[in-house]
Amino acid sequence: MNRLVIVSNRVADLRSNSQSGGLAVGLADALRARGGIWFGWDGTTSDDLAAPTVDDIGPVRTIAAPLTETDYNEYYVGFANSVLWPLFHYRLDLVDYRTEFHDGYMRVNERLAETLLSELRADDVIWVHDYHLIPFAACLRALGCRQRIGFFLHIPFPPPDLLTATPNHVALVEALLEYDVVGLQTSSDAANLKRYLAEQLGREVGEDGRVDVGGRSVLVGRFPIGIDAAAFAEMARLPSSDVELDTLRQRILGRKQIIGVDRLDYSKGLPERLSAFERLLSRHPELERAVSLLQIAPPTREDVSAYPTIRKELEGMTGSINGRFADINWTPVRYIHRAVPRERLASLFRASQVGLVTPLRDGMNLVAKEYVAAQDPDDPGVLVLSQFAGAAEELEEALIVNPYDADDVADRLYEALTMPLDERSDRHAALHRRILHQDARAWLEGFLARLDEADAAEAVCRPIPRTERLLPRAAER
Ligand code: ADQ
Repeated sequence: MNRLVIVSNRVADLRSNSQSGGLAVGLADALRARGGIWFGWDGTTSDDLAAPTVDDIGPVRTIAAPLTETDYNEYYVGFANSVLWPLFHYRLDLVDYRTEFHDGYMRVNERLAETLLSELRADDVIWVHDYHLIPFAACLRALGCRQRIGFFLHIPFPPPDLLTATPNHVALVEALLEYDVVGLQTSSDAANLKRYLAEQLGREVGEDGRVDVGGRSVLVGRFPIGIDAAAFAEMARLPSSDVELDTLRQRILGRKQIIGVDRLDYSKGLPERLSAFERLLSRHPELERAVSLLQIAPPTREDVSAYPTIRKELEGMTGSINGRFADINWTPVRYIHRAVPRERLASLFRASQVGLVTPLRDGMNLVAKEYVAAQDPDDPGVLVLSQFAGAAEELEEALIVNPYDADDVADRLYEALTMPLDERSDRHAALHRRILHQDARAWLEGFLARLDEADAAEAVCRPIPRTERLLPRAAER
């Protein structure tokens, strides 16, 4: 089997599996089985770009390179997180497009491709992840690489009308055509990309998702990502003493818990979620002191201006709801702005009667799947899930809501809190079957099988003349 090379924004710490999410563990397992490389940014900034950090762990080599401060600002904070992230999450109002951001994005992709080049073998299979690295294959191809290269987009792919609102959209999508397989989370994401290819680039996409690009075939397909459901369920079964104590207290007081777990991101619909919870309490006074919302939302990307804004908004709303409803021994909203160890998260999911997952837009949303996996099958909780999460395409036995409609979410929350055991069990059994079937392994093997099948155009990595290059080198622009 050919070696696997994974390229992603950050390189997982393969020496401490317990801290990583299921996805990183799944990818690491695939790397161990095939041998290969995990390459990406080391998370630091430095003016000395000379040598990336190389770590050999059995048959796997991790290579992590720093960014300069300018690269960090233009590539990571700028184009990736102030242009592509909001744009791909349908938030044109938050897009902050600047030419230097785009230049930084291209420059870093080119430099990272050059750094990886000397490590590549002619028959490697390369798998690039996510929106930070869309032009990565084009950069490798410009350096002469003809290996099989696949791309998986973890976030949504927007409709063509939205995408065309940003400059460079044609180059961005054309860069996708340098891959052999382009994977998306849902059929609507795949349909959006196919529609763009047809309408904007005049490319015909076959029923089988294949696009002919100058005699080369590019496969555009849906590969819904999953979790290691069995391992997560096992983790949830192990008691975590402080969670057990809290659960006991809630039980004695006859209280139910709704849980939300999200990075503190505007795409996750957190203010809308708090409004819906407030609506639930105002419509059902009998729920006062009988239900609380535990919202865990660790900080992310605080260098992007939209993030401190949402943090302030959330803190203000939490204070206002608690000020309005709280009692001496009841806090309606418990808000934790920190990361929580995965084992503890799993126990908290199991101890919560409702999982509230209401993003305004989400590629998939693994929290929804983790909540289902963590439940006690004999007394399962109910998942309330946004229609705009990619997971809604699969998890149709959840209570599906419109996160913008506080009344709808409040009604479904009430339904979840009062749902009889047999209905909860039926819904949970169906959801559980789905997440076990489409788990992390199925996703990974499904994608790699398609990539392994792709024709390597010419399994060599040779420098090609400058005139043939698809992208002008940074120094030439
Ligand atoms: P994210 O936007 O990060 O991922 P999600 O899919 O929910 O969203 O994954 C978050 C992960 O972080 C989950 O495993 C969750 O348990 C964990 N997590 C969240 N809050 C935590 C906390 N406080 N402490 C510890 N762990 C926490 C992107 C896309 C998604 C897509 C995934 C995978 O935005 O749509 O599902 O990639 O493709």
